[in-house]
Amino acid sequence: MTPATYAVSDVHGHVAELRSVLSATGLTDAAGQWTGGRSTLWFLGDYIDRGPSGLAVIDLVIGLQAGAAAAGGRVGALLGNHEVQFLAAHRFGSEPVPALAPYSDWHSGWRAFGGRQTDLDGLQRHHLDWLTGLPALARHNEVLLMHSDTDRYLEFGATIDVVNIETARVLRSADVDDWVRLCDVLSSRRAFLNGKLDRVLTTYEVDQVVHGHSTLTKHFGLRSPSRPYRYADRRATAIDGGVFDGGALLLATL
Ligand SMILES: [Mn+2]
Repeated sequence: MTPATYAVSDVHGHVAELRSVLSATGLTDAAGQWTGGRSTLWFLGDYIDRGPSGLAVIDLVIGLQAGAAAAGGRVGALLGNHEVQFLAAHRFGSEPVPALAPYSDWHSGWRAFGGRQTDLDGLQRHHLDWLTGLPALARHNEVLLMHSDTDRYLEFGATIDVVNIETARVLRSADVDDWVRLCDVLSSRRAFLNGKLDRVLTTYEVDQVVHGHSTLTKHFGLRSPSRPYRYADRRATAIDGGVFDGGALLLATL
């Protein structure tokens, strides 16, 4: 296939839908092996929770990264808030965390937002290593790739590299307050509907952003979206079709 760059987000454990959308586009064969050649595919976070098998999604993405690299392509993956919640549930469990009120601890907070116990029970070392290595931000030409539609990434740094260094530090931190803050930042949304896009674009020196996290249905009010939604003078693109909520898993072309 002609090399191109794609993005998908918020798979949320829906591994069958992911396999289907990737094979329909020719990025993989029916068995889930990379057939995208020199194409690039970005995942914008939230692999797990709210769906049947987050770990199967992670294993599929890890396999695609190896397959793409061997073919001269690339599969990149960003950190979402659900990965932070999941890793925190693993690290802190039922230890009381007053800052999470009304939830008493990370495990119950994670469960309240769709955490699946089977994913936590099946978690292996290679999943942990992969999850804790995910960057928060990436760049494709003049496009900033991010999970959440928030300007609060700026709290972590004024360059993409500094943000990624800081979020990686938190993912290795034993300080629960660091985790609460990271989860809070990555859980915020709708900033680009509210005039907060300019500072993100100028600070990170990009022309536009592509994000997941806020569904086109609930958060952008679209009835049955079949393609990504461009807004804010076409400088922002939302790609979460809300597959966990009966919507579609959308593949965006960058
Ligand atoms: Mn999210």
